[in-house]
Amino acid sequence: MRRILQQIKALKAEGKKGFAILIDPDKLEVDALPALAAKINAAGIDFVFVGGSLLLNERIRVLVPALRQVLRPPVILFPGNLNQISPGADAILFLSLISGRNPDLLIGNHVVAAPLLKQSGMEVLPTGYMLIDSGRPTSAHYMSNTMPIPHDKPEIAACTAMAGELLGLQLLYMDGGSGAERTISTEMISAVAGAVEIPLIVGGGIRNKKQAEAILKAGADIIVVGNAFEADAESPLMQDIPALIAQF
Ligand code: 1GP
Repeated sequence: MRRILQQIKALKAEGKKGFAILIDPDKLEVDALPALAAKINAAGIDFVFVGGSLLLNERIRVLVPALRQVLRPPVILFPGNLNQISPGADAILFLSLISGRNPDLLIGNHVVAAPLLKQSGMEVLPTGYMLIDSGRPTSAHYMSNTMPIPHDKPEIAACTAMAGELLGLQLLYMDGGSGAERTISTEMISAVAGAVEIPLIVGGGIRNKKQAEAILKAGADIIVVGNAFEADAESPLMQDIPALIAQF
């Protein structure tokens, strides 16, 4: 039973949108969890992604089950590498980096992870991950050793997305990378949204309401905010995005 995938597909089928925040496990102290959980549970957040390009400590193994215990929204792993496959999450974005040509991130790591994921009981969300050039190199670009899709080439993004859908992937995640200088263009988002039927997640560099609104209107089904949430869990954006989403 693919509960979270069904939830995302149902959102899309009804023309509704979703809001995900991204938590970098290195940056969240376990002691800070109760206060943060109260804020997340009170806000209109639909999904909590956990992951990063690097891990500097082992905290993720404690944090993921602890988050799941106290959070209302589902906790979904967004692993930057194999080390981040951590027990206790509701689901995992099983990312194939289809914008790149690094065989380990297209299939190699998946072979290693597959038996563990099968045994874990975690819901697996097969996701085509597309890195988009966002004005400057990000950790994701550097760590993945891949070249992002050029910012001004919506047709390359659309064809990549189509290929991912034809391969049977269930979700697409277009990412400018954490802290992206500029968000993905609305032209590219609408080109991709118009080319595929599977749900589209968009993130990277979203810092204000105007950007969020443009991205949602262009066709993103779920938007992801990491840095802006990390900087201030009570920033106006955390109210603005749920309010925008309620209009769809
Ligand atoms: C990064 O899409 C996420 O993978 C979120 O990006 O941290 O820039 O919001 P930001």
